[in-house]
Amino acid sequence: MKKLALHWKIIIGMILGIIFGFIMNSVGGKGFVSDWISPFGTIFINLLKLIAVPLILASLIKGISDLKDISKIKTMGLRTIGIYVTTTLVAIIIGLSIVNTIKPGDGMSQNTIEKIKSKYANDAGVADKLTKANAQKDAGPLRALVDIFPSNIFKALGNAKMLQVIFFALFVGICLLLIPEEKAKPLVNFFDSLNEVVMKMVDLIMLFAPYAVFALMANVIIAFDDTEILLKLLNYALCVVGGLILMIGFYLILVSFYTKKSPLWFLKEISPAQLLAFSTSSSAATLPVTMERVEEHLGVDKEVSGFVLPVGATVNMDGTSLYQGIAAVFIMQVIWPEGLTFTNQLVIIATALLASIGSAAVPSAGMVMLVIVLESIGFPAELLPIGLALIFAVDRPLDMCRTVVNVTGDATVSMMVAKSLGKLHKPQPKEWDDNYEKV
Ligand code: DAS
Repeated sequence: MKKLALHWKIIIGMILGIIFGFIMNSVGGKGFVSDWISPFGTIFINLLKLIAVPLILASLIKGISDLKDISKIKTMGLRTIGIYVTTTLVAIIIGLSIVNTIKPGDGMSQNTIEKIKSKYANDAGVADKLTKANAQKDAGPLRALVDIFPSNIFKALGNAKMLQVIFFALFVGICLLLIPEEKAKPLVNFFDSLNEVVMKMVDLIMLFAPYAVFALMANVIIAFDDTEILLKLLNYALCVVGGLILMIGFYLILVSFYTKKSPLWFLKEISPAQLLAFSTSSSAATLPVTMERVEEHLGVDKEVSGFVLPVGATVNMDGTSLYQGIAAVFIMQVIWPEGLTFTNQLVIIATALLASIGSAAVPSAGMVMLVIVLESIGFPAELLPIGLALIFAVDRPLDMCRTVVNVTGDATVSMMVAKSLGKLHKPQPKEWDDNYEKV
């Protein structure tokens, strides 16, 4: 019997996990899922995070040393940042266009607002987001820039500080190009071998993906306990999901017209990474799989994917910025209509762009940065807990969806940058790649 493709196995695991979650909800089995099922999802995410940093280090150092020409690094860096900023601006404008047209916040009854306020305004999750946002704000305007430069590489590696690891890898890669080749060879070979090993680890970890996704989805379902409020927020949620779907369509247009590749082929090959992004709500955890799919199944050279994807996972979050545009305006439509000025919407474009750069690639990071976006337009501080409470109930499923777009955007840009540098080749998945499918 033909081996079932990886993405179908993951989809089956996802569907069974959702069904199992609803069954456990109905028979009072939430505790069982939390104690005996969810840990397998956590183990899977831990394994992916375990290899993310060594993978970035190895693929970036190996890739940069393969470039042979330092000027190409500048070209690749400028093109990557330029395309990232462009796609993020498109995402925010799509989001603002939808929320200002559909107006999901208009007409929400005072009774519903009071119900949401009483249930979530004092929720620990909302308070946590406000605390994290204040910590980020108090750090000062150039904090993000200073944070790129590590004082101790072992601390950076240990704390998985992506931008610091990327900076260090770029530094080492450039210096390998500047020393005599015979001196660089041993280190280049070491990172080349490390990259092969880590890529093989990705394949082995992915063998457990269908089972892990089952556990992750069951865990998400048992968290739903207020379908009434979810239904009241349906218009808002559909605006976000609709915008995210439009963004995927935008990427497919870019893939088709710029790289001349089939959009359906692109979606099929990147789908395992998208499914993991959906299940984990974490671009960082998904990064090793995104890199494996982009390099071995989409044909992007290592020296491009090793730079574009880790940078993208950290600073390019198109799904998040689209969501922030919609969420900020939705909250104003409900509890601060006087803030709905054209100027404020322009400020939202600028701050949502910066916020998506500053957002960490972890679950619900976008909601933390939403506070920064709201404060940038003078949103009353006393209304912030109510504002976050309004969107809190549906944030997890929307986080899953926007993480899919974040990952898809990174993969799209890596193909465009590779194409522009003549580093997009016919994919050669390794014969021993257990996820190997005939292209
Ligand atoms: N979950 C974030 C990510 O990993 C996105 C977000 O929170 O908006 O991309």
